[in-house]
Amino acid sequence: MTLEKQLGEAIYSQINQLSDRMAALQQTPRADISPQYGLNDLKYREYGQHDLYQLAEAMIANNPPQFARYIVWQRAMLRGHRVPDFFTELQLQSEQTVLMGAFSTDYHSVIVRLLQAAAEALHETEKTGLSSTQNTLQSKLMARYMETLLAGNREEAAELIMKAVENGVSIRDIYLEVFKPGLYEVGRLWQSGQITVAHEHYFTAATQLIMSELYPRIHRHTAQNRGVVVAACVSGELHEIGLRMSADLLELEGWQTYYLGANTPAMSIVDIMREKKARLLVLSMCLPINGPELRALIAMVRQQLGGSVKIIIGGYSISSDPVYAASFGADDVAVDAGDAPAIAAGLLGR
Ligand code: B12
Repeated sequence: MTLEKQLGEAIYSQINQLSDRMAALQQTPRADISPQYGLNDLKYREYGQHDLYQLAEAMIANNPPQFARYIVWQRAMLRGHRVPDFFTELQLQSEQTVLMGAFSTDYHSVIVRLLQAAAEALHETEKTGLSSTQNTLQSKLMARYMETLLAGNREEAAELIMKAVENGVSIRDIYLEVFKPGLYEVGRLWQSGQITVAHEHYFTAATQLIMSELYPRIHRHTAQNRGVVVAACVSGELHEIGLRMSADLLELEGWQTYYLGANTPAMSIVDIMREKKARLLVLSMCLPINGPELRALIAMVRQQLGGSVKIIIGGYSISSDPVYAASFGADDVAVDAGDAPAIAAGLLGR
């Protein structure tokens, strides 16, 4: 096992103590001004934990740029919420002090290398760290969809989509060229402080509602039977729309989908795979904080169900980083929900 991997796992085994120590180091010098930025002991601990998870995942995957990208993202998010940059810098410093104090000198060069790469990324780039929204075939429809939902008109947005489908726009295009870029843009608006969590929740809930309205068209379409596929997000993972798109697009291509949605305990996934005699498992993970769960789940499926079960993974952090994606040992990785049917057919020869 590499030093990086050992250290990543050691961080996990002490994550609460480490984030407590980081919070203490950050709270004390900034006690006077922290409250005006909404920062308190709880927030410092929460940010510290996210940070340590991201660092541990980057170490386990031996992928320093992954952590640097996270730090640049975090600074952009905090800027969006009017927290000054000193917070991110202080967080990196306290992380280094705590980790050097907790682990033997064998690991110090690894710690310094990853944290320095992140600090340099902050200095080198004034890039926003915000995800961009691409122009797509359906970008006009996407712009109208966004405008309508951000104005709070759910019914109108549903009508817009239903009409587009009646006029021949495919469900695949609605998913991948309207809903997906729309949701990414909502994420960017939230991150940059231009909309609130309530706006994002409303947009997300309305999109899920409209997906449900579209579902009978998917179900009706299905004539073939390519076999059963179980679709789930790992335990702790709440971002489920990408998974749902994958399941629906597989269903459109003749797979019988058993869709479990967000936050599914590992053992129940294994049990249902057995019960349904499923040979394909599709999993989604958005946030690296859920990486340990995904790794443990894949190991459990391999051990309990053997190699004939094929596993495809996808999700925001996985789809955007091939090095990280490869660290989980799945049979294949999907960048986009639209890739799922071809990958599944390739893996199972159907
Ligand atoms: C909606 C949303 C939420 C909702 C999710 C609700 C739900 N029921 O799904 C809620 C409110 C729960 C949420 C919470 C959080 N969120 Co959020 N969220 C989003 C948002 C706006 C949209 C997510 C989405 O549906 N995207 C659309 C789908 C279609 O895209 P996708 O997931 O990438 O899926 C595509 C591919 O990845 C692929 N795919 C995905 N899974 C699979 C699986 C298979 C098998 C296959 C084949 C393909 C595949 O296919 C899809 C289509 O191409 C994103 C913005 C974004 N960029 O996505 C932020 C975002 C993901 N969230 C973010 C954050 C930070 C959080 C929180 C930590 C915020 C907080 N402080 O509380 C929490 C974490 C909660 C948790 N414990 O999981 C950040 C993550 C940043 C990062 N660097 O890690 C983002 C990127 C926002 C941003 N721009 O900063 N969030």
